[in-house]
Amino acid sequence: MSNVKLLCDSLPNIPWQERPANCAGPLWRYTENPIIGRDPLPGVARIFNSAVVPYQGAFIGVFRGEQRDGIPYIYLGRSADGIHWDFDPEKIAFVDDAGQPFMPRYAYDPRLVRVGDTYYIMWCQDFYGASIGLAKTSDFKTFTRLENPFIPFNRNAVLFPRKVGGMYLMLSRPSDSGHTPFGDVFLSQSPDLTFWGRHRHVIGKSDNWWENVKVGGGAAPIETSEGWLLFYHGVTGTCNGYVYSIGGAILDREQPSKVLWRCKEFLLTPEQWYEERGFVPNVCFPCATLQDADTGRIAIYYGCADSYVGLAFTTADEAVGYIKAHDGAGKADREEGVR
Ligand code: BMA
Repeated sequence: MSNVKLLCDSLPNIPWQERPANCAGPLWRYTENPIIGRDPLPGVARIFNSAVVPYQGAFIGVFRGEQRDGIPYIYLGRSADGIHWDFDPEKIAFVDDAGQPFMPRYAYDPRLVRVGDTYYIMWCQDFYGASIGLAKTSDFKTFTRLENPFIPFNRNAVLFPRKVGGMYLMLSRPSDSGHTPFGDVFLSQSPDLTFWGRHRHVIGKSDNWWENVKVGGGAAPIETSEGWLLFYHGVTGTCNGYVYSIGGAILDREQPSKVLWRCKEFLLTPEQWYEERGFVPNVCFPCATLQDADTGRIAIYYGCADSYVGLAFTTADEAVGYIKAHDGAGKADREEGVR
């Protein structure tokens, strides 16, 4: 039984392993990682930075598939257990609201969030440079593109799983169109998923060296009795390039631009071969979670070294307890943010 309540559905078939005895941190890896290896389907060299949801008693997901020409698109995958995945051979064919085909020039780092009966996909696409794409589906057959929520440049958009104060909420990370050497997470509101405003600062890079270059939203925030639990990525620079770790923060339930607690330590950092070695070494990039209200279990899906998908586990008690115990939220985090 957990003390921290997950305010979500039951998910008795959540993928799960117990915490190993030798695990020091608040997250522990699936022993059979990576769950998706190289050359996962014809024409696709790597799948990583991908998102999943429970669907019809099983699991479905949107996957960043890097084609053999190097261009990323979004592929649909299905799984009975959340671990072994079958992918559609063709990339997702979006349509616009008039039913006409819409295929982005490229599409990467998708997130997948259910709000009510509708599933929304957010990703990065070209709109005069790197920007956010948005689409919806209710049956995973028709994917209807919506208006781009933000002007360029922007990445790492993540919708909240419910409206707050009657508004849809989306985190995003304004950027440049390259390998952005800066970046804070902002929150925007919309009554209709078309017009976005009331932009507020949520978290920025910090004095903690593991996240002193940039931060970006990761998995969709998880609603708990303590606030919205956010797994995000924090980035530092080294003489050999960036290192991406998983960080954690808890946001106010009714005013989520306010940070209640923010962990000054990373929750997970590249340590295993599939995180340290790959197309881009030293990347742990969280994009989705599954959670079970009954047990407090949480499964985190994260991209590994821009080459694989990994799975890690924690519980609501572990994650929230650790973030609170290692709180380093600054004054700017705790405030609603200047306008
Ligand atoms: C970011 C994005 C991610 C990628 C990361 C590390 O800018 O491109 O897709 O995982 O860099 O390469």
